[in-house]
Amino acid sequence: MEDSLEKNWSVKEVLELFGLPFSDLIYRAQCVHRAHFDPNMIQLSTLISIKTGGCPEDCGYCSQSARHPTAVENRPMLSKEEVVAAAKLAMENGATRFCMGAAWRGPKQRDLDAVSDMVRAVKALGLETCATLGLLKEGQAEQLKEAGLDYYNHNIDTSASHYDEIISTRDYGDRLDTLEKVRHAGMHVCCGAIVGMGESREERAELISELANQSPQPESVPINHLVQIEGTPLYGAERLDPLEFVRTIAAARITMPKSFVRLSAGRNEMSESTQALCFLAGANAIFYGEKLLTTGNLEVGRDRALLDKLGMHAMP
Ligand code: SAM
Ligand code: DTB
Ligand code: SF4
Repeated sequence: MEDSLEKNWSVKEVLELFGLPFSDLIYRAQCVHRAHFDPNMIQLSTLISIKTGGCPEDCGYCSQSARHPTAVENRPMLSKEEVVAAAKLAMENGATRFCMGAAWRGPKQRDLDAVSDMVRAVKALGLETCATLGLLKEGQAEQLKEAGLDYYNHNIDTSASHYDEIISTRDYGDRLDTLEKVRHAGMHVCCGAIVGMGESREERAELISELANQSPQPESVPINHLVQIEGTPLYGAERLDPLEFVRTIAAARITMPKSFVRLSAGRNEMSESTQALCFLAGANAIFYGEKLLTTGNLEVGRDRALLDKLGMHAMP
C-alpha cells in the first residue's frame, strides 16, 4: 500500500475516499490503522475548563462566547490547587493526558504565568500535559514549552471555505500562525475540527485535506461532532448522519496514518454502535471524564464498560 505519510492530499482525493462504498472505506482505514497502531489500544485524555465563559470571540458553536445568550456564565480562573486535584482524579481514573482549556481569544501575560504554574504542577504528577488557550503571541509557546507543556490544542475548526460562516473575530490565517508557533517551540500539535456545522461533504473533505497537508502532520487530531448549545447561532443546525461522521473519521485515519485520531465532542449523543464504528474506522483516542469543557461527556464507568465490551485497552 502506498505510504501516505508525505503525500499531499488534494480535496478531490479525499472526496474520493468519502465516496467509497462504506465497507471498502472501513477496510482501507483498518489496514492503515493496523500498520501503525495496536488496533485495540486507546489513548485517554481528560479535559478541564480552567477559565470558563465570557469569551470575546464569536465562534458560532460555542457556549462560552459572551456574544451568545447561553446558560454559561463568566467565571474566574480556577486555582492551581483546584486544577491539580482534578488532574489527580483523572490520573486515578486512568487518563494519561490532562488538557486545560480557557475561554480566551489568547492568553495575557499574567494568565500565561498562572497557566505555566498549573502545567508544571500537573506535569509533576506524571501526566502528559495539553493546553488550549487560543491564539499565541511571540514567545508564549516557548514559555509553555519551558513549563513542561507537551501538546497545544488549536483547531482549524472547519474548512477555509466554510470558515466565515462560523467565526468572524479571527481568521483562518491567525490559526495557522499559532500552529506554526507551537511547532517552532517544539511542542506536539493537537489540531482538528468540528463537523455537523452545516458544511457540505466537499467542505468536510477540504478540512481533512487541510489537516493532512500540514507538515509535519499533527500528532493528535480531534474530530468533534458539534454539541448543539441553546443560545448559539448553530443551535438547531441539521445533524450529520452518524455514518457520515464515521466516514470523516476514516478519512482522517487514512490521510494521517501516524496521528492519534480522537473521537472528541459529541459522544454523549452517540450510540455505542456508532462509537464502535468510529474505532473500527481508526479512531484511537477519546476525551475521558464526566465533562468536556462546559458540556457533559460519558461517565467514566460507562466508558470503561464500553471499552471492556469491545475488548479495547487504555494506553498505559
Ligand atoms: N478559546 C480557545 C480557542 O478557541 O482556541 C480554546 C478553547 S475552545 C472551547 C477549544 C475547541 O473546542 C474549539 O476550537 C472547538 O473546536 C471545540 N468546541 C467548542 N465548542 C464546541 C461545541 N459546542 N461542539 C464541538 N466542539 C466544540
Ligand atoms: C477539542 O477539539 N475538543 C475539546 C478540546 N479540543 C478542547 C473541547 C470540546 C468542547 C465541547 C463543548 C463544551 O463542552 O463546551
Ligand atoms: Fe472563545 Fe474558544 Fe469559545 Fe471561540 S471557541 S468563543 S475562542 S472559548
